[in-house]
Amino acid sequence: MGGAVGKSGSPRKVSIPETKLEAKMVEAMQQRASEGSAMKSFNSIILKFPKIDESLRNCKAIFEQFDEDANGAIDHEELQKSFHKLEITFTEEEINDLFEACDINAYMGMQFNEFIVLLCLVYLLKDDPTALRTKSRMGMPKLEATFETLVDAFVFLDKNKDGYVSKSEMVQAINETTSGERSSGRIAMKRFEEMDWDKNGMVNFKEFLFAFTRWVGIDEMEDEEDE
Ligand SMILES: [Ca+2]
Ligand SMILES: [Ca+2]
Ligand SMILES: [Ca+2]
Repeated sequence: MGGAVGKSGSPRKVSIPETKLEAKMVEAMQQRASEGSAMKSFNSIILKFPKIDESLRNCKAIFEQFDEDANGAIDHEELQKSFHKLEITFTEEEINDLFEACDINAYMGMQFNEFIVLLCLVYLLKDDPTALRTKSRMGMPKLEATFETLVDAFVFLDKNKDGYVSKSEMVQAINETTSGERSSGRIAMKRFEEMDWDKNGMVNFKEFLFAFTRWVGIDEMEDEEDE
């Protein structure tokens, strides 16, 4: 497959990262994209939904462990302690940035779905090329396998490997599978709009992850289990 590899800082339509964290995220994703994706089709992503769903739900135990005061949210201090336990060495600034980036709902602190996104971003950002494919990065191999699947799915969608999924890339990914049925284009649009929160026409990995937690129903579960 001869996908276009726009390596040399191509001057194509590019979305400019708004924060340092986003810049890092995009860079990590571009790096990862250069390794290619094991996904063969959009359907192969869909087929993985149940497994991803199960794995993320199992992550609830980790969440509860970190939520020391059991108030349903992980605050700054709890997060810092957790990172320490997991031997994740991020600076305080990095932790703050992650926290801010993922704390998107009206409730302060990391709720479960936000926490999943945060952990997955940690997984991505921890992909130190010098420690290439060495064992587990966070001491949670099963969960990391799921995160890898999510990264892989994003890489599959990001055809030009610029670290963002554009609308046309989404359409392309879906059309590859369904040989261009009319309805698939509409589905692609709907999916895309669900992902593109800030409506700038580009979806970054964080937006993708939040959309994913909604698709597999992590939000619903939260409502059910809230006391
Ligand atoms: Ca708490
Ligand atoms: Ca929150
Ligand atoms: Ca792209």
